[in-house]
Amino acid sequence: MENLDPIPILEVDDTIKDRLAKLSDHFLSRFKHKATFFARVPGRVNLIGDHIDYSGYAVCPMAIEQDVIVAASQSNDSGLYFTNLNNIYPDYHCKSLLDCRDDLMESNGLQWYKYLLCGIVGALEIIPQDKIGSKGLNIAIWGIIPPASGLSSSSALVSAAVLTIVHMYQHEISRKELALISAKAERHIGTQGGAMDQAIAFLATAGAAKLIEFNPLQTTDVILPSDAVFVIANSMVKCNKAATLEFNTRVKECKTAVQIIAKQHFDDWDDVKTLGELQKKLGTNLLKTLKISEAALKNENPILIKRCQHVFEEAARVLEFQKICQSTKPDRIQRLGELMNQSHKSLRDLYECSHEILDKLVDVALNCGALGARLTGAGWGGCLVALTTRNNVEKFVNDLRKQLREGLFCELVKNCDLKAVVFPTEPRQGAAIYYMP
Ligand code: ADP
Ligand code: NG1
Ligand code: MG
Repeated sequence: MENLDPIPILEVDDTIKDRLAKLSDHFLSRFKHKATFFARVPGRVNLIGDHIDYSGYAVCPMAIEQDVIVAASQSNDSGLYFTNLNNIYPDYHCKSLLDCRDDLMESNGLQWYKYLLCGIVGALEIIPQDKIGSKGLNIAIWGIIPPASGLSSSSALVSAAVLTIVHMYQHEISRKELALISAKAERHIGTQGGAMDQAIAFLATAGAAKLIEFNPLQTTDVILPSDAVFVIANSMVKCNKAATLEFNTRVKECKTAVQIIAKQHFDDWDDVKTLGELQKKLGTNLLKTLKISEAALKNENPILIKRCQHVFEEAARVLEFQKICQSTKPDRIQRLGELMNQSHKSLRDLYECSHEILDKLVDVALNCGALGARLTGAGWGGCLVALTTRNNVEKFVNDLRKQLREGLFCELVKNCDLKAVVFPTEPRQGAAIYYMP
């Protein structure tokens, strides 16, 4: 087929060999036969552009090393069987693929297996029934993305389930379609997010961050300055976005703002769904759209103006970030750092999605010499991403770890391996399929 752009099937190399072997052993001991194939989906760190994807604005993430791997085979009966290498997540079983939708919708809390069910239900919606047959599935998973910490562990799980089903039934679709199907599938968990996480999971390439635009989904490489290094640090405050109201409240506030502004400008205001669509319909630039929004919202709840200000200014910062990466100016790393600092302040003060411990961590990172530091992902805890230089990265990481061990964070990190709490990261490859040799 022409230009299908399928998911790559990669050779098992030294970077993944040991983990596949360990997951393979777990699969064999649980299901008494070998896995047929493995699907790997990475987490991501968003460098700039948070809480704007669902308003239709471009973002700039990169895939990270930490990932979710699924081992899969068809089952001997019609049943669906999940097992997790980490035994804090109990096994799950359901009698057929068609019945699992009921388990997903059941109001019995946010069990881990529901993220996989989201992906399975989402994938089954697009695969013709006759391709599926009556056999069920065996799935073993191993995820090493810190959960509920803004590095997209949820989307890696959902996307890995979609990829597993699509590959199992040899349903040929492009990586963009996989991303959009996975984004839609994840909304079954309850969060009304955008498609940033799933897009970078499927479309990332090693060596470059991506500018991801939506409607239509499109990616452009962002080549980072060769002496820039991004470091992730975990505040150890977890926030499960589907278990709290905050995330969807922000989505709703943006939609409410859109309706109020659109009503004052257009007869067909009900067709305008996002701030991005509003801007397109107004035909104005980001700054002018902000001014129009402020005027339209002046008698409303002041929170709405704050949310809009964040969205339009953050959207502008993403484009500026990309422009600086393309330039050759000697101070470009400093300027990227400034944009990251502005982004964090905006998320903290205007979008109100930070956390006091995360804010303290940002201050500690800046005191250790970061050129910029900001929360990454949805926030309310989770990780920061800090910018430093290749010459300084070793000292920066060591200083930050030391500050955490000895300072305000000593209680939070006392049982942790600090190598997993503060670590440098590089742009990695997106999702792939593997077969064990
Ligand atoms: P994130 O910012 O990491 O995407 P979310 O709040 O969206 O955080 O999703 C976190 C949830 O994903 C966890 O509470 C857990 O249910 C699930 N999860 C993440 N990693 C794993 C894993 N390795 N195994 C099982 N479930 C996981
Ligand atoms: P995380 O932190 O991975 O749960 C969420 C959304 C993204 C985006 C970011 C904020 C989902 C699946 N993910 O990410 O779409 O809105 O927050 O930029 O809803
Ligand atoms: Mg998530």
